[in-house]
Amino acid sequence: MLRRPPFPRPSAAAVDKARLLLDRALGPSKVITSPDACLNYAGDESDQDPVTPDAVALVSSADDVARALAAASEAEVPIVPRGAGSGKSGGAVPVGGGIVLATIGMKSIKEIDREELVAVVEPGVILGDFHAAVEAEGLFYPPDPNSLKMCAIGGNIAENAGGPRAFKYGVTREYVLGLEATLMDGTRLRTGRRTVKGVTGYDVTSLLVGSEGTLAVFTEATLQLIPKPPGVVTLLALFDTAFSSGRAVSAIIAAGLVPRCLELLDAGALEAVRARGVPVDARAGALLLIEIDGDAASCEAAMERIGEACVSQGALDVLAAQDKAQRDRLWEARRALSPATRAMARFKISEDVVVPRTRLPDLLTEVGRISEETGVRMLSYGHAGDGNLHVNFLWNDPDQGPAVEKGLDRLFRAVIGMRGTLSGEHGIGTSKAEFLPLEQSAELIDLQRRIKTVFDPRGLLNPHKIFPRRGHGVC
Ligand code: 2HG
Ligand code: ZN
Repeated sequence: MLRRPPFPRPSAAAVDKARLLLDRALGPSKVITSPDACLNYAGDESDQDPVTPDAVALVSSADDVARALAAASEAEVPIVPRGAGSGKSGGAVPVGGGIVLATIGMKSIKEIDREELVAVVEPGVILGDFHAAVEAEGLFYPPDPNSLKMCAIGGNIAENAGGPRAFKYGVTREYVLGLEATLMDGTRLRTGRRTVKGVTGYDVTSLLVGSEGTLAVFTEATLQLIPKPPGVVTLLALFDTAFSSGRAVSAIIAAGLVPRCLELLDAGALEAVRARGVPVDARAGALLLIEIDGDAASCEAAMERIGEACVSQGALDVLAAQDKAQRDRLWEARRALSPATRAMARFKISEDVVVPRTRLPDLLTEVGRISEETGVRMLSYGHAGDGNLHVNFLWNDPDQGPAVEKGLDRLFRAVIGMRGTLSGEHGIGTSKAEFLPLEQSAELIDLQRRIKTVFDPRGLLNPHKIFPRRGHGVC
């Protein structure tokens, strides 16, 4: 892994005090202190080294959350909210030790209102379970990060998660109408609304969505639903190079077509798919996985025009999934790409950079150059319709760490040079914090630090995330 200096941890006296206060506030059955059990809450799905917390609070209500926050405040130890631990940027890793506040036990879907198209959920609800529940009512909740079988809605909100369907439907923020949240000082807030429209006051809900667990702890979310689309068609377009598949993305968008998913896999990602036993035409060096939803007639028309756009950019073949089983197999392979690529090497870093869609071919070319110059194996896949690619660095030899660092720096600078952004859906966390000054001005970073101070004056809630260590900016 990459070498990063550790953050300071609380003193032994502060840890003892925190454990005692937590025990008193929640009862011993909701507090974990044994190092072995705490280890289960040390890491997430990012490249951030796991850090074992000093204690874990297993909260099951908003009152428990307030009590755990009060214990952390009084003992002056960090406290880090955690959903399912599926985050990709270190957001839930307790890098400064202290308490992990696990909200995964808050699993109630409190309400699904078919007339208002609104649902109310607790933060520990697993996204896939929520999809199943709303779809059983003929409704639809579009955000679909690929970890949907295990990720929790609280974490999705904290990271403003996206997923393949974001191309047509947008990301989590678009569906969060309101939040119940608790601040470090115990204040319980209800932000936002339950109505479709509403512009009262500052949009605090939007500020909290994507705040990576640094401002408040969510205890309830009011979510917008939409009617379930009547039909879905899935297409696979094969190309000889990633470059031509990138151009096809632009051709589809320029034709005014809005598939719900427009995913790209380059040659390296195809290798991972093939290694999982999914046969992909040997001629293909890249593919687009495209999904259209709507009524049968509009799907049919869109399918034809998408096919034409792909062929205009040299597609070798465009195939439609014949039935649900075939469709599910394709998506299973796509959704399994993250673990599949992880299995390809001892170390993996997956970035989630975004560039203007027309610059995708340039990004792919740049990735090829970086790989060649650094000697690090790289591959890319992801949400090409949004210009959002997961550029993966894969390596086995720890001595390649500096080359990976160099590659990361080059990648981020190239992306910013294309007027792109560092993160499309995984957040900044610890893994990209040092690079934030490449994208944001010192004034903007300072304003955000001051906002953080308003919510959490002593900096105990999920410290060391998003912002670079002082004096260590990359600029
Ligand atoms: C995906 O799109 C996820 O599969 C994870 O955002 C990406 O781990 C990855 O490379
Ligand atoms: Zn993704």
